[in-house]
Amino acid sequence: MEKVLLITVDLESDAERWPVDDIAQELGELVLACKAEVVDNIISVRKKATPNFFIGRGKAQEIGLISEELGADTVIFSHDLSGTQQRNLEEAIGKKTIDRTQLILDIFARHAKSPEGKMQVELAQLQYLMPRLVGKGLILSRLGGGIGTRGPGEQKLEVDRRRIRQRIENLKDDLKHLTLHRQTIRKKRRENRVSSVALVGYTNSGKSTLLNALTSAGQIVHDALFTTLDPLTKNLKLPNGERIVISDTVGFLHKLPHNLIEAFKATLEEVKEAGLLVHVLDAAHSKVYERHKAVMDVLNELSLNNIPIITCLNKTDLLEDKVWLANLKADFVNTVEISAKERSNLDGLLDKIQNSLPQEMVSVELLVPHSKMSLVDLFYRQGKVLDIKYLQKGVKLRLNLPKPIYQKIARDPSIVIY
Ligand SMILES: Nc1nc2c(ncn2[C@@H]2O[C@H](COP(=O)(O)OP(=O)(O)OP(=O)(O)O)[C@@H](O)[C@H]2O)c(=O)[nH]1
Ligand SMILES: [Mg+2]
Repeated sequence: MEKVLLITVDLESDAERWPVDDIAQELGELVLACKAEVVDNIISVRKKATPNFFIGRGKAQEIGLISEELGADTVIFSHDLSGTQQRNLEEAIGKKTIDRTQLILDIFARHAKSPEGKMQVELAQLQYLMPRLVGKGLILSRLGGGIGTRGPGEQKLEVDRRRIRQRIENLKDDLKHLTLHRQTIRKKRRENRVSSVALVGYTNSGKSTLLNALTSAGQIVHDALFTTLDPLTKNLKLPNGERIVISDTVGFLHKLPHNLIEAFKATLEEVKEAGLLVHVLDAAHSKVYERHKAVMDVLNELSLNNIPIITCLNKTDLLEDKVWLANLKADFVNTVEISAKERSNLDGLLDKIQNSLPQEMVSVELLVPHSKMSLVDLFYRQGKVLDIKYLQKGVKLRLNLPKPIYQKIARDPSIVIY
């Protein structure tokens, strides 16, 4: 198992400074998702980063000695490093040195299963590498891969800038093709007036567990970061009988690397088209407020802040402190408390989804046979009848109907829809 030494830097100049213990803990969890072993996590408080060595040359040399003593193979920094900083640090430390983005890219490379997921990760990796290619590719081999050998690989890195650029273009093209296919499916859904709900949230908050509980989707669930990379969409029936689709998505993270957001935009299209977002929060986590904000920041960055949202307080089975829960309910909008694992209050969540979905009216013209006359009464009560004609075959109506009722009618073969 690869041994890694973590360097958690607490930068006083950081615009969005998280408590250093939280950064350190999260960095440790990210490494666990890579199946590497942490030999130590050194915390270094700095006023601001230096352009050449990030933490200064002296400190870097000190880390070099410690890493030698602890037998570390790799040193990982909690912050992003510029190409220059990375090269200088690696030289001063004498070990492979990578930054947080490279670590996250590595986890994504490990977890990507579908061809689309793999392409998206490769695209993000190459985009990360591009600005770091200096000189005539001298340092290419050293930049290859984060932990282990899951980077683009040394062989691929031997190619020059131009070929990498070409590969980036090809990947973008291929991804566009796959996106088109997905768009066709979504278009069909729109035509059938199926509403869609997307589960979003911090990584490890329980999105896949919830999808499984609601739909027996069989999504892989793990107590690890970034288990799910590929979106999965399943059918779901609401208490009022309306049929909708619900999607699981890639988890978010504090300061999610920009390259990844860019590369995963295609995957996140599913979220973009959703009529409603269910923000799954780990209510039992001490940093639930910070995580809530981190997710909202990513949604903002993706311009998804105008979609109605339910705040789903998950993992309540772990909560003994009722005051904490009451505070969360008061501080967040449109909340519902559940335990996805214990399947508790899923009905409450479904009711909430039903009531929060934009209530869409459908304009239709239809013919109701005499045997179904009671429906006409229902139409008057729940819809808006614009025109009615009594014919020999039945009653012909032009009207607006709430979508769930329309869906029920559409499945009745005795009713003719024009
Ligand atoms: N106690 C408890 N654990 C839960 C609950 N929901 C999920 N978990 C656990 O939380 C961990 C993460 O669950 P996932 O469903 O994989 O989380 P996710 O949000 O899909 O995570 P990523 O795909 O990695 O972003 C797993 O160990 C689950 O068993 C819950 O309601 N209560
Ligand atoms: Mg998941």
